[in-house]
Amino acid sequence: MDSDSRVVIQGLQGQLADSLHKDFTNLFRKGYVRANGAVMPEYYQEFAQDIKSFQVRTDDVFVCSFPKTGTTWTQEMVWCIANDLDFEAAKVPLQVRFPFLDHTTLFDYEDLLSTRPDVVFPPHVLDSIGFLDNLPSPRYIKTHFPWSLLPTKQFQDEKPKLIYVARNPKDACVSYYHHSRLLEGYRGTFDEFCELFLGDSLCFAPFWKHVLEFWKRRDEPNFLFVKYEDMKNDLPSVIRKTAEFLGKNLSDAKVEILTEHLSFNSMKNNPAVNYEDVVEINRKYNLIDKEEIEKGAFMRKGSVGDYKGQMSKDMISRFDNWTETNLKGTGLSFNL
Ligand code: PPS
Repeated sequence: MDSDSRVVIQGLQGQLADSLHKDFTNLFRKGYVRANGAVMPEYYQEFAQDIKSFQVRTDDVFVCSFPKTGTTWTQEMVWCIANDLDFEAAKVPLQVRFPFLDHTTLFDYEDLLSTRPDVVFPPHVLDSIGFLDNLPSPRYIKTHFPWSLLPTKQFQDEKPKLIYVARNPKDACVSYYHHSRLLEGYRGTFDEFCELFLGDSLCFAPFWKHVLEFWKRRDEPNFLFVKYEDMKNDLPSVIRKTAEFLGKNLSDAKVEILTEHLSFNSMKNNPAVNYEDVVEINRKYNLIDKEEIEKGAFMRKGSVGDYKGQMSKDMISRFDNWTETNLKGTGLSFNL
């Protein structure tokens, strides 16, 4: 096996691993491992080679990201541009139009279903890899896998379009915390969650390695790197840049229409993209604490700087030092 295809699995040890196992295992996640250095659920191991040998096509379009950095927003932007703003077709749930490659590897559905045969999951959840294998081209694919777990050999051969979206880690951490309570049964405190984030011990971490592996490839012709903060600051510019990358010509009027479609309020109220259906499955089958479901929403705040009301001064300065150390000399910044 060449080094590009190898996935080395190791156990997770230490205090942070204990905290992860204590507060972050549940009905569908039994434990965690490190895969090529990245934290992944134990269950992922069964699929590691299937992902590495995933059949990539030249006309695939991937949206890649660390969790909670604007993936859904970017997916909807990319899909709408690529499909000439076909808002009728965009009523199909995003998870079907733009499936999540990793989905099946993240949750131990087999185990869950053996004890809860009443629970019904859609096919793109139960077998995300097979679902994507059977989709006609062009395919739109979401992934949070870090570079080293992706089918990089096929990326080299097929040169699909790869769009990476990044977000400042303080807001990403706050968003990931709320997501984890709402959708993944996290039981720890926010401070404990910050420790896991800073200690590169959350699923898909290490954070900076994730971002920088894509950042360093940003100038390759089939790569586009976008930032959540730029989308907030000037969405029309990011739409134009993405359209150019996808080889699409958008009139000013269409850019304006798409900007409105992608506004936070519009997406929050759009059942095709707001993940209410996923939250509903958890509610219906009692998979997540009802209280968490009542107070949470996938489309939560959608803002830049939300961390200011949530993180202590000390935690903010630890995140800032961590960011400074990791971004030194890379040319990447978040200016927050
Ligand atoms: S996931 O589950 O990892 O795919 O989540 P992801 O889509 O990457 O991130 C979710 C956060 O993105 C926010 N979001 C938006 N912000 C601004 N405008 C629009 N249109 C938009 N759509 C999604 C969403 O609210 C989550 O951020 P927080 O900070 O939690 O609100």
